[in-house]
Amino acid sequence: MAFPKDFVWGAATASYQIEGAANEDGKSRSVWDAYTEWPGKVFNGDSGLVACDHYHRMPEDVKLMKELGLQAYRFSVAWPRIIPGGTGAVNPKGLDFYSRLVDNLLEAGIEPWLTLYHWDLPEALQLKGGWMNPDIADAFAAYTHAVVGALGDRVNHWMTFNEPQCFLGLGTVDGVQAPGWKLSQADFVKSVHNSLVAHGKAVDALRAVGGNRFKIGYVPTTQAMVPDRHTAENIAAAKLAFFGASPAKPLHWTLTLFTDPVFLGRYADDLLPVIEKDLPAGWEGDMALISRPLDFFGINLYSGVRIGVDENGMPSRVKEAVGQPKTAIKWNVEPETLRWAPRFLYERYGKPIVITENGLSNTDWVHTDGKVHDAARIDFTKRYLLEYEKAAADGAELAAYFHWSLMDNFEWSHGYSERFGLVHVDYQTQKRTVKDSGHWYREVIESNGERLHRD
Ligand code: IFM
Repeated sequence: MAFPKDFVWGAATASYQIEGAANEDGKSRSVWDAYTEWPGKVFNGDSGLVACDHYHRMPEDVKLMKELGLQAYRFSVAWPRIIPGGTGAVNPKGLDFYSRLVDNLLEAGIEPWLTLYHWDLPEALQLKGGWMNPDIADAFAAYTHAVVGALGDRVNHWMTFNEPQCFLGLGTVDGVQAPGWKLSQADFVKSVHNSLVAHGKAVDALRAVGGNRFKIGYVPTTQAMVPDRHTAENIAAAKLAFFGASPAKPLHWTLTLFTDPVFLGRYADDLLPVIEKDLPAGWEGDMALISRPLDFFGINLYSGVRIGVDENGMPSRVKEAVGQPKTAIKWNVEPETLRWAPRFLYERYGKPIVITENGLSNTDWVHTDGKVHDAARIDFTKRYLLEYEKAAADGAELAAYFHWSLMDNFEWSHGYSERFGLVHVDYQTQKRTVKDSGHWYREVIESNGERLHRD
């Protein structure tokens, strides 16, 4: 079965990872501006101060997107550009940048898909407790109101949060991303609940402007659990491992903590006993707001592990094969990730699936012929997309695919050491070079995936 006729092909980025211009046109500091100043936290002391200088090169970058044949572009808005104080006055220059970006995209025939929050919280809000402070929900709603007021006439696709597991889990439990905190479970659970309330309030602010014209989604990430063999027993085990809570799984990597409230209006039965004591008083009253109807399930998928069954019939992780293929960042290459995760998510939540991110880091450089020959990226993406196509045959409704990333960029605590782009960026000169994968992806888009079935 092929990709649906109206399937959308795109690529994704995020504000802090590409924009640079960290202190320009009224933008304030974000938690990432602060975190990157913390010695030893980020590879090589790298930061997003300049990044890909996209803030100044945006028209040139939109031309590149057109050259790649993108039908849609997923980007995020930097909250500290729009409301530098976190709350209060709106900065017209910040809105103007995104308004020009949207106009350039539409002129190029590319549909803008806007993420409201991809981790760059205004530092002013972190100093008031960040996601631990319940007031953040109203602040996020006011920020959403400002963005949708300026762009809602031209942007139809919206996402509230990108990967809450990372900005809350890696950022405030493990302390390996901004803000670098290590909260107790009690504070973490309250932060998650506050973020869910913020999501609900943002959805209301969006619907008030765009009603059903808007297509709105929420974007977690997860590692896929892939059945080792395609037997009913293995498939059931993989599904249980994918959604189930377990003492072996850190709370912030339990997918349903984030997704059941948003899509089902409740905390999962196997999770509630673990977190109930830590939820804020009156949490039940928030569930209707948190679970406002959404239009799609956005999911960022990169790697997976294989699941079999143990002697008690319980899910068990299959030992990694010797020589298991890995990407440069050492994540498993597991193409079936894009078949089983979308299928399981569709079965549980019943929403059209959008792969909001998928891709790999690779050791790319410009070759002597001036081109970037990234055969591994083509092979990886081809294998993954062929499996994604199978999810459609399994019955899942697939709406879109966004490659991560449009261009090489700042990879958080790895600095600039990991390259994920379809376009190579020389950080010394800011020269962009479309990689072989970018040319190949154009053919995939033009053929609505049929190119995947040829060499
Ligand atoms: O670069 C990140 C992105 O910001 C969030 N998802 C995963 C990508 C690769 O690590």
